[in-house]
Amino acid sequence: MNAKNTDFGTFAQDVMLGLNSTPKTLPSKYFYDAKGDKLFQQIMALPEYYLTRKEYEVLEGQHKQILTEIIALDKPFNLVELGAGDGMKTKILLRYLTEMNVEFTYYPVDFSGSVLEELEESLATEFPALNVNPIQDTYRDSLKKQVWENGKPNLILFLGANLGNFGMDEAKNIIDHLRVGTKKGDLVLLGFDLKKNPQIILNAYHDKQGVTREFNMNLLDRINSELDADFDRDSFTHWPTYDPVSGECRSYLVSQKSQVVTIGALNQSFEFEAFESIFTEISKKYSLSEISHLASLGGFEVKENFMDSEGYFADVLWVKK
Ligand code: AVJ
Repeated sequence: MNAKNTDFGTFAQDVMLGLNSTPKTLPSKYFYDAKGDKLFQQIMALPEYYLTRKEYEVLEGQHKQILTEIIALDKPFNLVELGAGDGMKTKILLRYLTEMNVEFTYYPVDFSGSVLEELEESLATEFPALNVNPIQDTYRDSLKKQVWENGKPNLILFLGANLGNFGMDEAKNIIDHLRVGTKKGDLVLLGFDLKKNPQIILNAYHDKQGVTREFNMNLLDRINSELDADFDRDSFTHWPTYDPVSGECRSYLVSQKSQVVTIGALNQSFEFEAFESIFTEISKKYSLSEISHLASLGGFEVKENFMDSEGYFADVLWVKK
């Protein structure tokens, strides 16, 4: 597998499009280079960042119920995972399926090649008998290509609140890709961070140690090194917000002064007014009714919503009608 996780043209093109937009934006999928992957690992261990621990609790405590349907089919199936990451949570499911002697192939999909490489290595030691078929792609393109489709039933995992990184319209579009990319009887397990006390949500994206700040700033470093730019990271501040109505947690990098940034690879300079911002990330929080609405848009029936003890996080199981 190739460790380089972005096509040069695409990164350059997306940066150009984003910084030429009003307001300026940069896509959060570019957070995840080798350094960004490490920073995200650190975020998951932060006291304020409850998401990973809560989902872990759901999977740890309820994996048997979650996997009842797929095991009951009693046939070989495909386990597809969109946004596999380090596989920490998925390994709970893999362990149980292996113990139950179920026959399946695991297709981890991730945009980051370095993440897939590490995952493959750790799986080879922890689950030597597991059939693994890594796919380096975006969620949407992988759902279009469906390289796993072989007539067997699919269980598609979309864990970790990854769908939250899309606004409502885009999330609906991805659900539509899921609709097209699945057949009757296929199962989907999606992770959603739920609406809760706004302060708890905001704190998760505004940690005391400043790791989330660094995670955002890494995007500027990355543009500097990969696209020959001269962003001065000290003249930008990280500004997270949470809107309890839309459930949107948004992150911005705000220019502290009027300045010009030059991106060599694009042969272009970008002017920032004082306090002009770059929108970097959305992490949408859902209510259970919004989630059910998404299910019906995708032609799915809600089997069950699995939640942690505080109702912070849900892994929802849908079946294709
Ligand atoms: C990986 C998309 C679930 O939105 O909570 C963590 C990424 N951004 N802190 C999230 C993230 C800032 C994370 N997801």
